[in-house]
Amino acid sequence: MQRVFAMAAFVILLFFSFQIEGSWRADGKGLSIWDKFAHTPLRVGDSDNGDIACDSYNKIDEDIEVLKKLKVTHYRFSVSWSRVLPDGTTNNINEAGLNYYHRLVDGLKAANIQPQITLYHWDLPLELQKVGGWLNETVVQRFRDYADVLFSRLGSKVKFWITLNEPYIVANLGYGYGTFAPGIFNKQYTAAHNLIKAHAEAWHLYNDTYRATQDGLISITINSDWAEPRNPHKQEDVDAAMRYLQFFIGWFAHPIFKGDYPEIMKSIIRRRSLAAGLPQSRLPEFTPEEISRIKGTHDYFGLNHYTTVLASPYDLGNQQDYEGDRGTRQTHDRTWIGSGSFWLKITPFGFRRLLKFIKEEYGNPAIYVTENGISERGVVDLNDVFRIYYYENYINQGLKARVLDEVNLKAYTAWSLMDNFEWAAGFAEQFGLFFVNRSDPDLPRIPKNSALRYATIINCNGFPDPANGTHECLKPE
Ligand code: GBH
Repeated sequence: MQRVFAMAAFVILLFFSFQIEGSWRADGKGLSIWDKFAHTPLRVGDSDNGDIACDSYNKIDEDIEVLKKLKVTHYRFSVSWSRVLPDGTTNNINEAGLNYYHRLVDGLKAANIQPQITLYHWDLPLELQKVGGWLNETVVQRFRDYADVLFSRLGSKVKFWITLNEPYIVANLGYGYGTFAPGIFNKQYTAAHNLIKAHAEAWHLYNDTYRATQDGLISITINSDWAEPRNPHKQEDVDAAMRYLQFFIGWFAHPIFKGDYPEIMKSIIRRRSLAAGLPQSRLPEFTPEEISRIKGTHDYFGLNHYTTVLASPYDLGNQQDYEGDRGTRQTHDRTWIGSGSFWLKITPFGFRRLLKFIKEEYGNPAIYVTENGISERGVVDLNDVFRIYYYENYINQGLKARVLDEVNLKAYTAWSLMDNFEWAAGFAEQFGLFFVNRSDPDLPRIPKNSALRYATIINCNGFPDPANGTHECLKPE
C-alpha cells in the first residue's frame, strides 16, 4: 500500500450521551424515548439498557484522563435533551443536568481539549414523543427552544456545534423500519421533513443571534455508506448505486446544500404513490419559502461513514415504503473483511470515493468527518489488530482524498473512545479504542492496542515511520 503522508488538519475524538452517560434518572433528568425503548422487552440485545452505560455522568475526570492519554485536540459528545429540559420544553430548565455539561466542558478546556457538541443524538424527550415526536411539526419550535438554551448557556465556551446526528437513522430506523426508538413504521418521510426544518431553524437562530458574539461553526452530521454498482458494466446496477446514494446522503444533504429533495426521490415517490391510487406523493413537499430557508444552513459538511455496499435493482412491486421507492438491493463482496457488526465490512476505498462524491455533488464544502470506526463482538482481544488496520487504511484514504483529490477535508474523528451502549445491539458490539470491563463495577477504561496506535498517529498528525519505531513521525517530502 502506498501511504499518503500529508498531514490532516487535526485528528480528534468523539462521543454521545445516551451511549455513555448512564444516570438515567439522576438529578431531575426526564426520560427519553431510548430509556423507554431499552426497557421494553425484546427491543435491545441481551435486554441491555442505558441506565448505567459507561457511567460517564459520574466519571468526568476519568474520561478526561483517557482523552489526555490519546492526545486528542477535540472531543465530540452530545447533550441529553431531557437531562436539560426534562419535559422537552423550556417550561422547566434542569440546572443540575446543565451543570454536568458545564463541568465537562470546563474540564475539557482545562485539559486543552476543545468540546464539540451535538444537540441531538437520538434521545428525544419522552414527553415530546407523547404528542408524536418528530412526526409533529411543533417539534421544530421545541428543538429551536432547546438549542437556544444551549447556545445561551454554553455558547461562550463551545465553538463547534452539530444540530442533528444522522437524521437518516432517526427517520429510517426510528420511524421507518421501527428497529430503533420510538419504533414507528413507515413514517420516515414525515419525520425527515421535520428533522430538516428543525436543523434549519437551529442554524438560523445561531446565525442571527449568536454568531456575532460566539463566532463558532454550526452544521449537521449526515451519515452515508458508499455504494458501488454490483456489476460496473451493467447500467441498471450503476443506476441502482446512484439511487442508493441519493436516497441516503441526498435525502438530507440535497435540501440543506442545494435546496429541496433530490429530483430522483421526488419523481420516483410521486410516481409510485399515484400509481397506488394515493392522492399525492408520500414525500412531503417544501414550499418555496421553506426551500430558501433551508438551503445554505451549513457551516461545514459533517460526515459519519463506516462502510460500502454493492447495489443492484430490487423490484418490490407496489410496496409503498422507502425500500420499494429506492428499489435497490444491497449486498457485500464476500472477500470484504467483516467486523462485529453484520453491516460493517472493511472497505477503505469507499471512504475516498464518498469524500470525492461530496466534494463534487455539494460544492466542495469543508468536510468534518465526525465518526468512523469498527466493532468487535463479544470477547475483546486487547490486541485488536483489525481495528488498527481499519484506522490506518481509512485515515490513509482520507488523506488521499485531501491531497490527491483536493477534497476540503478538515478533520477526522474516530468512533469511538470506549465500548458503549450500541443501541439495539446493546453492549455486545464494541467500537471502543478503550475496552470497558463491564464485569468490574468500577467500569475501568482499558486501552486496546488501537488506542496506542491512534495516539501515535495523532502525535505525528499523520503516519509514523514504520521503519523507525512507533513514535518517529514521517515528514512529507
Ligand atoms: C453511528 O451510526 C451512530 O452515530 C453511533 O451512535 C453508533 O454507535 C455507530 O454508528 C456505530 O453503529 O441492525 O439493521 O438496525 C451509524 C449507522 C446505525 C448503522 C445502526 C447500523 C444498525 C443496523 N448505524 N445500524 S440494524
